[in-house]
Amino acid sequence: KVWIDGTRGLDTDVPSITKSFVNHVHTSLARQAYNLDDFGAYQAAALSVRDDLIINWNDTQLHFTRKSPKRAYYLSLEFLMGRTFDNALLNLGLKEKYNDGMTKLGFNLEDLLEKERDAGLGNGGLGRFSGLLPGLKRKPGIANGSQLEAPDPWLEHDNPWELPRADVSYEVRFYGHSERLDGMKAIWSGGQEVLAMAYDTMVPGYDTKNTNNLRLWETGDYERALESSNSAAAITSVLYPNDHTSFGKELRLKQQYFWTAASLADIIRRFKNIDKPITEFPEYVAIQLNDTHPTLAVPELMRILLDDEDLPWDTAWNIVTNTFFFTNHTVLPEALENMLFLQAVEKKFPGDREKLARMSLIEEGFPQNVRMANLAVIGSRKVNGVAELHSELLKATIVKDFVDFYGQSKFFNVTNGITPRRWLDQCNPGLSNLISETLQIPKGVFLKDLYKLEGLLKYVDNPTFQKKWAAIKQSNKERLAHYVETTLGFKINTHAMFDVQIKRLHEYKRQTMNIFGVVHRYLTLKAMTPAERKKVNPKVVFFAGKAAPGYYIAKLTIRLIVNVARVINVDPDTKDLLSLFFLPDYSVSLAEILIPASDISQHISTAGTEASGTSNMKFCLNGGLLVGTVDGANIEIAEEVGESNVFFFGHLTPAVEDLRYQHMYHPVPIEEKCPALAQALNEISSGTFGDGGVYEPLLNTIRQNDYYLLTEDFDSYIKALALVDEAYQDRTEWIKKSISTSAKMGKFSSDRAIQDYAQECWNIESSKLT
Ligand code: 26Q
Repeated sequence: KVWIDGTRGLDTDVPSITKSFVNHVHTSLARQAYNLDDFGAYQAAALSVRDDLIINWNDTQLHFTRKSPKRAYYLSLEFLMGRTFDNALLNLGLKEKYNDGMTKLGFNLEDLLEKERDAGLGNGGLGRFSGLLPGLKRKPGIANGSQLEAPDPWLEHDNPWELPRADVSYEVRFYGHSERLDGMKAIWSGGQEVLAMAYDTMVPGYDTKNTNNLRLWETGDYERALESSNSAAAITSVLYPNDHTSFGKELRLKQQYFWTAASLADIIRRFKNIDKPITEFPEYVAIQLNDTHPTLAVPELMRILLDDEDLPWDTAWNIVTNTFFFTNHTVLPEALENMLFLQAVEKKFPGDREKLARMSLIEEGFPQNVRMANLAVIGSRKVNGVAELHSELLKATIVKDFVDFYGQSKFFNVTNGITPRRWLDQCNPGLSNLISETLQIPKGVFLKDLYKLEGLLKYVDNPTFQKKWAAIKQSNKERLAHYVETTLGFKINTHAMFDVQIKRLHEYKRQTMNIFGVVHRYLTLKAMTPAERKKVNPKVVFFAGKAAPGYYIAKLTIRLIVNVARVINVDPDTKDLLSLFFLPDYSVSLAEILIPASDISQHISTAGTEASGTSNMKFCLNGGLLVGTVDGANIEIAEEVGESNVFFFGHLTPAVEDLRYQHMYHPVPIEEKCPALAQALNEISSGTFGDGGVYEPLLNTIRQNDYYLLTEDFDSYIKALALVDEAYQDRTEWIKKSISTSAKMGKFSSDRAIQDYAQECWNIESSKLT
């Protein structure tokens, strides 16, 4: 059918869908429909849905061009999107129809969805957060107990969701020199010119025609190297797999500049189309910086305004500081792109350096360093942290001098959120259906207003509802068990408690404490009589996550987990009561299987180190309970669900600094401080889990200065786990906790978080296509 404005609308009834599918098989794939495999069928179905997306996407762009509303741009060096197909079907409301259509053609839609590879252009939480709204990606595997590195397969096949835009490209210059002749604009020439070419991915909104654009940049097919021998292709060929570790590699800096310069050129071009004076730029454009990584956008916009637009410095700076907003995602010093070093010195030698020196953009030293965080703070209108505690810590530490200078109002909090579309409806359709049927509202209502889940509180004591709730958890556990059986070849007791910790491997997240806890539990079981063992709550512990390739201790932790698993999973005395799995190839899609299956999950960072965490929210939304420290968003989760529904343990943030000081100056041997932990470490040292001696560097981080305070928190951790066991024995009470937790997750919808940004920063309202 032809719409009045000339765009083509697609029919979305089942026969039209199958027709479009067959068409794509014949024309786009150049294959025959009769012997098509699942991967081919996935491609054809994806291309057919893409046709719908493209129409909405074009209409959205047209609508925005006509209305020229203020736009918010999210600049990030990571986008961890996961799969697109299922999300597109859900958001377009086409899932059932495609299900019918594929069944008619002899395919199973669920199998086709599984054929899609995750778009994994990110490492962890920060990348996932931008995935809400390129390069060699790494795909770790496990071999011989160690993480393997390999290129990400995402790029190996045609990606139907990404459209190359050969017509959208900009020249980005590196090196060279600039000069300004009397009365003339400044000219930058020489050096290396690299073409940035746009690749667009459609990002459909839920239950709306609005389809946004994720624009990625790749080096184009030409480069003019005048003074440099660096190849342009290298710039976009690596996704830095570090998280929380900054280092001054020239390539990383070139990436940061390449991506931000291309994005800014694009933003300026679009602004120029609306024919407004450049001084009105901040009324039409807001730019959010996802951590310090795209901070070079600040000096780049200055350069454009000063050199290309020939504005005076003050005018230009005024525009810049009304355009940018900065979100900080960590207070860990090593991730702060060269900022904290001098502050540490200042702390040790108070009064030795002036405040001004601390606030400088340049860290003096050999070599000098640019402090990206300072640049991001002074270049932005507002600065936020990602959970209440984190935003407070930020103001008390990293940006303290700037709070004194600018006042409080520049600094605020936006607690992170998660999308209920992916993290409830897509990953746990059974639960989503049960909620809809119980509350007697269509799914669309609570998937757009997560506070509606509070309606479930009325049913907490209803035995029929409890049964249904438990049955869904059980079937999700079976789905995970099936996955483990097909990938690792192990059978799992699905009536055991499922305990999950999935996140980047890092000392501050303390996967080490979890594995030492498992060893402790194993030793305790071994020491029991068979009669005593009968009373024990069986438990299966799951880990998944990646380590940065150069992070030795993190990789050693993976190796330890895998080798402990090898021993305890075959021990006839204990294997029915305790088993352990490290699932390889952690990804968004694997998280979608693990999260709905968890009874309890672990969020056990040293207090004050985890900015927010977002998987904690995902587990709770799916009725899993938390064992955790009083850190990040755990605190706000407990505020919502009530402290009786979370298992908190460990020292609080204000104690951490003192404890570290004591460790430094009054060390107490681990045998005295925490015998239970010492015993677990010694058992590992003794070779019970093989690999004699290799774990010593890891164990010594705890025996020696124990920066992340395992020796301080281990006993209370073990107690918390005992309380978890006890609570799990009373299954009805447990189910009640599970329902009450899920019911109170309204606050943690990403819709609320994005609304907060829209109001506090961008000053934009929704501009809906009708
Ligand atoms: C910096 C310089 C050079 C190379 C890499 C990096 C780098 C890359 C990624 C530094 C940090 C990151 C990622 C940080 C991150 O993922 N932070 C997490 O953000 C989540 C979303 O706000 C929070 O929930 C987590 O608590 C926080 O750890």
